[in-house]
Amino acid sequence: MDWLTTVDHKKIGILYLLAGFIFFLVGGLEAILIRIQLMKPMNDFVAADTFNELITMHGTTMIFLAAMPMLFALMNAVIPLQIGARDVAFPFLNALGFWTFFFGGLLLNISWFAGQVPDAGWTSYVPLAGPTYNGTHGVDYYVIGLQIAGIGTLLGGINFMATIINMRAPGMSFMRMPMFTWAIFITSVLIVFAFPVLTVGLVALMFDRLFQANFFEVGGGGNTVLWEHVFWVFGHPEVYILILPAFGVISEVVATFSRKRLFGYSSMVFALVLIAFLGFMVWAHHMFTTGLGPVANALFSIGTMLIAVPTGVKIFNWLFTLWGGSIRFTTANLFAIGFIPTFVLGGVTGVMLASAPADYQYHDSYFVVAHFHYVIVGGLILGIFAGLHYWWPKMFGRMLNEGLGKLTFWTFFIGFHLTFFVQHFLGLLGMPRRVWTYLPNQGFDTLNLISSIGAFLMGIGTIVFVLNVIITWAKPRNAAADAWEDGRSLEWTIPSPPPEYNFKQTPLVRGIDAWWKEKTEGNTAMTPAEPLGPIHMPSPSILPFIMSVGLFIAGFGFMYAHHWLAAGGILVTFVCMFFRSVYDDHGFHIDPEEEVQA
Ligand code: HEM
Ligand SMILES: [Cu+2]
Repeated sequence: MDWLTTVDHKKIGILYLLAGFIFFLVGGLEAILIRIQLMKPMNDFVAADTFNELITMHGTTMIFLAAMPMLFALMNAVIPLQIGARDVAFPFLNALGFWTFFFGGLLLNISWFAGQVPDAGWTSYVPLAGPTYNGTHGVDYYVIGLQIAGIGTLLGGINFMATIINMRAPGMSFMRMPMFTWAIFITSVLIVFAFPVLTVGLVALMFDRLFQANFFEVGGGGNTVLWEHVFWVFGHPEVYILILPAFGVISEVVATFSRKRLFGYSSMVFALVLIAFLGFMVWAHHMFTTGLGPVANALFSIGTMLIAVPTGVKIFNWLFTLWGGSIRFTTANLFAIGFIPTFVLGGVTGVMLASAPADYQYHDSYFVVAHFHYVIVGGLILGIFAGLHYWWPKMFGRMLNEGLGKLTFWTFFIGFHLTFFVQHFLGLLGMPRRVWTYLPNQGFDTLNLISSIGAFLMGIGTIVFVLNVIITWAKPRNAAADAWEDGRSLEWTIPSPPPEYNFKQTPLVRGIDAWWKEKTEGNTAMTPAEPLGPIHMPSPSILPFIMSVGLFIAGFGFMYAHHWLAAGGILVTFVCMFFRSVYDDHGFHIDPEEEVQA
């Protein structure tokens, strides 16, 4: 019950982690089924229709229901602590964001049980996803599930933007913020600009599908390329929404375990901002082959290649941070160091794809699949694993087992490269993506087998991680406040796990790497910025949960044209909003005596 009503950012972080990880396992299972089907030529393990459903749900689940929430887990667990805050700016909204994501994801996955599964790819290109060619309710689950889940993401973005702008401890100017906080700040800005675009596209597609509108229906005067523009104006920034937080994690982990200050701090900040800005300008590199014409193709091509420059700055700064440091190869650091060359490879194939004439060859081949998995799995997922191993003691008060951690790293890392490296060559040999089988003796057989074996290894790595978590659970909560001893930022100054109010007294920040600075000056605690006093806390509330259930019910109502059900669901949500507005909730206080005991 506690967990259904909590508005505490640390608990919401754990909820995000749990839900996101479960969806990660679901998406992983779908990936394994895909790879079993493609293991040998002319396989009939799954039917062609099922295969389309599997790749659609795998991509959609991994991006929206696994990667995004696991990032939100890290943001929630860490950001308020890193900036010396007691919570996020809007704790109630934070809970609402989690529950809308959760019920949106649930709605999407119920499609498996309804027997009508989205099958038009995670990009749901029209006309394939439109009513003419997709008459069942499959794509309705995609359109409505993602709208509900998208509300959660947008709320999170607004919340973290406001939190980072407003809630920093005294002395923490923007140029003293830890890199992870910087990355999340920029990510939040991207979310606030990109997600509404997706919602607009989804609403338009929903109108086409449910109410016979003609936004994308060519027969009624609609335009299919319009969908591609709307989708990628969201979709390309989304890639940066995913990768920038990983950049932030890597910066923290590499600096901590090199026992050195991050090299080129201000250039890292400018690189982040520049990447984010350029990220919005280049969406049409996904559309070179739609016939935009040579001028558009050339400009989008150059724009895309420019992103390599700030990205290169970041890569070199990580390397210079490691250079000459006294490096500790903890599991977290292995993931971070493994990230660097892997992500570089994804970047290099990105530049190759950005060359418009070359893209006519690579387009819709396995080369693309290899490229984006290098970026999202080799970048983002390695980053998330690094972050989880790094902050686990802070989140749960227990250190993960290092031996099992290293086993996770090596199986996952080797499995990853086995799976996806060979796919570059499958693509160059001409194997198209999104085909459910292929003929023998075209040079595809061995490479596909290797790829499938690699996928199993990644699965084993993930299982070892789960085992590690279970074993760690049984151990006492004895992690030290500064669990790695070389912590640099504020989260390492308070107990692991932190008390409900985080900081008894708000700390005073006197420079970059505030905690490291105090330690080098021989201090054993932060200088407080305020006297010890009562702490004001927000009350827990069940409303966010019920509001999301309302939207969930309304989703079904719309989909199956039960208009009373739709109205009822919306009504539940509105009644909750009404109560939230009229009932004046003052929260509660924690007195100094209780704090001293805690
Ligand atoms: C065990 C690991 C994984 C394997 C074996 C795997 C395999 C595949 C395969 C075979 C496809 C179909 C490609 C196509 O023809 O379009 C695919 C698509 C995709 N995967 Fe993965 N994948 C894995 C992990 C991930 C992860 C962790 C993510 C994201 C966080 C991800 C995101 C995607 C996306 C976005 C698509 C595109 C789907 C589409 O084109 O509709 N994958 N994956
Ligand atoms: Cu892109």
